Amino acid sequence: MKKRVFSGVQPSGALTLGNYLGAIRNFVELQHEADCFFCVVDLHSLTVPQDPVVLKENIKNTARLFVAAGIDPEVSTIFVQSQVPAHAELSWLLECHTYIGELKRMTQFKDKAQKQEVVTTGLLTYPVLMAADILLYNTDLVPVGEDQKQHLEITRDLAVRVNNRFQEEVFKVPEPYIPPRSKGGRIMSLTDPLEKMSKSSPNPKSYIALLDPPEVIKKKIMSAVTDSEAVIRYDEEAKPAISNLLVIYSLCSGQSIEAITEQYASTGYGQFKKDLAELVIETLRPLQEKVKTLSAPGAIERILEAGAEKARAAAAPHLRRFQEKLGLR
Ligand code: ATP
Ligand code: LTN
Repeated sequence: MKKRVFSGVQPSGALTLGNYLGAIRNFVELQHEADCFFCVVDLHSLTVPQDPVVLKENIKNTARLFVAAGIDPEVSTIFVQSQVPAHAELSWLLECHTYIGELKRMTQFKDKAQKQEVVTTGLLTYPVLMAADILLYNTDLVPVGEDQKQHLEITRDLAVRVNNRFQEEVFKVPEPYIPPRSKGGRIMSLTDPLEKMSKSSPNPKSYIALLDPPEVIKKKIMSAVTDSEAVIRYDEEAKPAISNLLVIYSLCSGQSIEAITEQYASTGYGQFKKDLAELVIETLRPLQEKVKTLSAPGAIERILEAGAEKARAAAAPHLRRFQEKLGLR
């Protein structure tokens, strides 16, 4: 039996190089060895204000980028969360097994709540919906970036809690699949190397969007903050900005960080950044070409319709099982 993989990406803006290197690249690899479900988690994006017209486009564009990045809809299931009502249903049932205290302790909640004028209940219960996404598919493995570690822990806690309550395996307890930082687990912002690169950042210079044109990519990389030492070496603590650029270089070129450091031992940051910009442009070129073919009317909609149907069928038995255990149905 193949392992089941599930992961989700929010349609909260244009996907970034961080999303690609930390998560989507791994989705593409895993699809050949596992039975994969990749979801555009539109309900999650509603936890902070969204313009409905923009959101609608972002949902389709996120799905297009999945396919353009190499997720094959004939091999993996690609779908939109809100098209499978079982996610919201299971989320409610799990909320009734979640403690308010454990949600208030989530670092993402604390961060995002601080930035909002009003904090909705959805922002607080967000990890429960994420747990529902995962547990609904009997998931073995969840490929995500480092920022999702805590959310996966609560997902595992909830699965164990429910299993303990009923003294049997109602839900499979999923494993995280998180790359270390040196392999893309946390790509940092180009303008502040202590913050993660984020698609919902108000400053577009802080991230590289997957569809940024080559000249924009070049500009963003050339103006990325560095330090004044002018020595290229990997040291996350002392040199977070250069270390981040080294990780990006390594992942885009397939070379080890040691080999790159050696190669640039006698050059300054300027040449290194110039070469890095070329590498990123070349890495994204095939994806940028492919995405053009997916803008034909109806193309992505057909993929998402078929995906939602498969997802509804895969989710149903796991929701039903829990409902029965609870005395519903
Ligand atoms: P937002 O800015 O709206 O919070 P985001 O850019 O963090 O969004 P998500 O949709 O929340 O993106 O994340 C999609 C996937 O990409 C997740 O697995 C997440 O862990 C991963 N990811 C996001 N940003 C990074 C990053 N900077 N480095 C590595 N992985 C990342
Ligand atoms: N919370 C995640 C997105 C997400 C997710 C999921 C990831 C929602 N549901 C299920 C993996 C599995 C984020 O903000 N990156």
